[in-house]
Amino acid sequence: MPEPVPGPEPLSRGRAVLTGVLGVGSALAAGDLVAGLVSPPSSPFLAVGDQFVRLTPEWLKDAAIAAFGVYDKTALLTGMGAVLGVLAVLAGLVARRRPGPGLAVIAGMGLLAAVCTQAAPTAAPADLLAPAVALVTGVAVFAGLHRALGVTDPGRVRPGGGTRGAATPGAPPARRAPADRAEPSPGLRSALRDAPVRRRRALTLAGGVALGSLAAGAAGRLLASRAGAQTVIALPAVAIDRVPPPPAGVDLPGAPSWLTPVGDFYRIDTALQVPRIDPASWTLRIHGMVERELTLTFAELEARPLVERPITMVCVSNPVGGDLISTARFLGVRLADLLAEAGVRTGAEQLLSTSVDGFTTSTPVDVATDGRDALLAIGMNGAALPVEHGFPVRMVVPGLYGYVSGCKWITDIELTTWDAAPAYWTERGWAPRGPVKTQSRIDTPAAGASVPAGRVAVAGTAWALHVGITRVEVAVDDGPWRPAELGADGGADTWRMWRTTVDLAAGARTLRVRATDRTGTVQTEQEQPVVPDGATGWSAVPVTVV
Ligand SMILES: Nc1nc2c(c(=O)[nH]1)N[C@H]1C(S)=C(S)[C@@H](COP(=O)(O)O)O[C@H]1N2
Ligand SMILES: [Mo]
Repeated sequence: MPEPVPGPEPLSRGRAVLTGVLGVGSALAAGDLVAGLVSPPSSPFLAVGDQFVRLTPEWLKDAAIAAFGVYDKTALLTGMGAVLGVLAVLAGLVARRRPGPGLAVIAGMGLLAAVCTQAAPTAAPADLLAPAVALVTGVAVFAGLHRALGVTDPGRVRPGGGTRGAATPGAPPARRAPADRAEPSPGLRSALRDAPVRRRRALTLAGGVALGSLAAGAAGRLLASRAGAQTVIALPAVAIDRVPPPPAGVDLPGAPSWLTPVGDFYRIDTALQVPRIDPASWTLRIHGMVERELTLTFAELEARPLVERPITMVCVSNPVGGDLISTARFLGVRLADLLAEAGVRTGAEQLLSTSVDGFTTSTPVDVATDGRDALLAIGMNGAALPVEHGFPVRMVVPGLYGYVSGCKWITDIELTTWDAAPAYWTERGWAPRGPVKTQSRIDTPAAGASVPAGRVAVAGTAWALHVGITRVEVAVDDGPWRPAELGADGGADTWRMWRTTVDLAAGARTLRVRATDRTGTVQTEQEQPVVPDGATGWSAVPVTVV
């Protein structure tokens, strides 16, 4: 008489979820390990994230900026992690009876990652390896665990008499089918006898997969972060045209450091993974509306006359009182010299710069060639550009917000018209030209601070870039504006520190600041949001005086 086959009992929910989570987790880890070894940008998770950033519709980016101030990567990665977690749980739950549907979910995720690596501007066929290994690992782990956990699942090895039911006091033995017999068959008896051993083995297997995935994922991330360290270069030891060192007194107590240490320099970009460029194979093409197209290698660029200038950079997303502003000594080649060599044709309105990662900026030709120190920078504060800030070459233009001037990892400059091609952020509703608006900020005391009544030191910074600050005033509540002491002038292309003391009586007080530029124009009181061309208004800092 043939052995009655136990019905296709589903995996318990917990085991199904475990199978899905470990299947997806091991796939990600294997993918990251291979990516770390072969090509960091091919990490399946990050490749999907990068493609998401590229495809994000304007309204969603605006919403993200509204919610997080800037296009926040942590928020994006957290959100992606949550979606992935849900998919992993679903992959397990849809496969409680048969592994097929779960395998389909995992394979689909692998294929999506593969497509995303190939959609990247830096795509190479070798980038398919990491998603392929991820897919194979995920499928193998999912199928293997599904089998191992299924065989020992108490729900699956329910013998005819219903041992689970019988073990429960008072519960009658569950008789499901006439074929069920009171005595377990020999096959089921052995399965029952072996069940605890197999169960232990299966759970050990699951634990091993979890630990192995964590180790592989960590190794992959470590390898990817080490890949960047190799791109450090020595700056050329040639005569460099430097401006004199800043006068004593550019720094004031309570104000930010006039020169920002590179590690503290604000960072904004759409890159989930920093592009890694080999300077030996880097080139810059200057073309479009020019008399002579130029293509420069890195060696050719750094062999040209180099200048070093302190320049303050600001992000257009910097709210009033915000800290998306920093200053560095940038070393580079004057952009105007290169443009003169290429011969800009009349009618060219913008420099459309393209980064190796596909990001673009539009810089007005008239601004780039008006005599200011617009640079193709290769160095920052005496060292090569850090990868996060555009290694090997970026553009820096004093007086313009970063989104229209600061192209990092730059490889292409096309001279063209405004109508021909909107740049990355202009396409998303921001203004094509982005002159920095005059602003001032209170750094000390901090907003919401408690300060003792009496004389209180107040300090901060102000900027009117490429124009210069000549006056900063501070007011308490609705009191009169009183001038602050200015730090030494480090150059019109940099911010200027200020400090003063005010008399504060106990209670809730508001400190306000406003700046006046070299043309005599007072910073506008009119409040405007960061979109489309930079925030305005007077910064107000509430303090509690005790
Ligand atoms: N390739 C690339 N370059 C970029 C960006 C970017 O997203 N990608 N962001 C721009 C913006 S909006 C700003 S404010 C500056 C910031 O430069 P930083 O990160 O070196 O401070 O870089 C600009 N250059
Ligand atoms: Mo920006």
